[in-house]
Amino acid sequence: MIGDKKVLFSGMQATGNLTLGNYLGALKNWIDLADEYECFYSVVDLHSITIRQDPAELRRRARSLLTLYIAAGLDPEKNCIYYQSHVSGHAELAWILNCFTYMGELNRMTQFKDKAAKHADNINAGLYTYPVLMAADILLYQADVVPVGKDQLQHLEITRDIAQRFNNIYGDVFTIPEAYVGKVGAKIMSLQDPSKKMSKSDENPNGSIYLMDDPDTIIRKFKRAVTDSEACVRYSEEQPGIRNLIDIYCVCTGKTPAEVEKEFDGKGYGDFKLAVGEAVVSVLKPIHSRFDELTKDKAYIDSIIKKNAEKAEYYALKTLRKVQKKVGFPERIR
Ligand code: ATP
Ligand code: LTN
Repeated sequence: MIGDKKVLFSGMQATGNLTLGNYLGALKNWIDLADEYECFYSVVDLHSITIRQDPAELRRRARSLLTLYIAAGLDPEKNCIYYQSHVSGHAELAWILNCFTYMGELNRMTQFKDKAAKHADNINAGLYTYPVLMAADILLYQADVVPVGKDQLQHLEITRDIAQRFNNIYGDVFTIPEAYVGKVGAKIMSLQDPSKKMSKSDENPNGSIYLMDDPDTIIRKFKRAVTDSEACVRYSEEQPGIRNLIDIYCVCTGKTPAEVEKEFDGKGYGDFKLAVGEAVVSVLKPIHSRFDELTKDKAYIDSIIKKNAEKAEYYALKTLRKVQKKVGFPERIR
């Protein structure tokens, strides 16, 4: 707890351009939850280097992601929006937690298996211990709740296991966090292959809607979205393409799948796809203009970066010092 509020932590990697999946599955929930909790939203750049990055590009993307958090509607005066690499406690706690994590546990992580297969030429130890750094992120702020997409639930489970193991040895040091997965939009699928999740790193740009795509591109991508030959807008497992489009439409408009089925009863896929495209455009348009404005105001973004890093550091150090003491590191002499 900070004051009378529970704590929320979440983060995103600054790799690639954010997709509609990232927005609807994660960022939008962050905004909906922001008032209820004391929130920490990190740009997790330490995680990004588990995959080889071009330094200038990583720096540019990290800043653009931080700006996008604000453009999407997170108030940086109320929410702590900061770069993970600016708070050294993340790496320090991760080291300690590494010593409380079993290789057997890490061997079960599906994201590691997927990423190792994708980057067979660079299966580094950081990629392997990625979930431990993620546990450190969350536990450092004593987070109660962690909003993520479904693909991150396994990492939340290992975080809870590590925290519980540590608490069993040393007493109640860490808050045990709960995952928060939004009801709709938890898994937005590729527009070109509805069996695959929409992903920043997809080689086919037509499968993903990027948050920075212009309206014409968005409409065009929806028009080309893979559907089926049923010719009926129905929310069913047998029509994964249409189901995905209904999900997207529902999160953008606040309607339920049943209402959408009714709205498009007797209408063709062309009409439906256009309506989905337009709904997405109207959600993204204000984000685009706010992003453009914020990008021009360098001094303001710089001040947010500084102020929030200091705030994050304050809370991080509180936990870190406690942990260091518990495991037996010598006291600091002042
Ligand atoms: P990459 O392709 O590089 O693995 P990604 O697009 O999967 O990236 P992440 O940075 O791993 O994105 O995820 C950021 C957040 O967005 C996470 O909380 C994740 O669960 C969520 N997310 C990612 N893709 C989707 C999706 N298709 N639908 C819903 N949520 C998603
Ligand atoms: N692994 C997450 C990003 C991430 C995160 C976190 C999310 C790093 N640390 C802590 C929630 C809480 C991802 O790839 N989406």
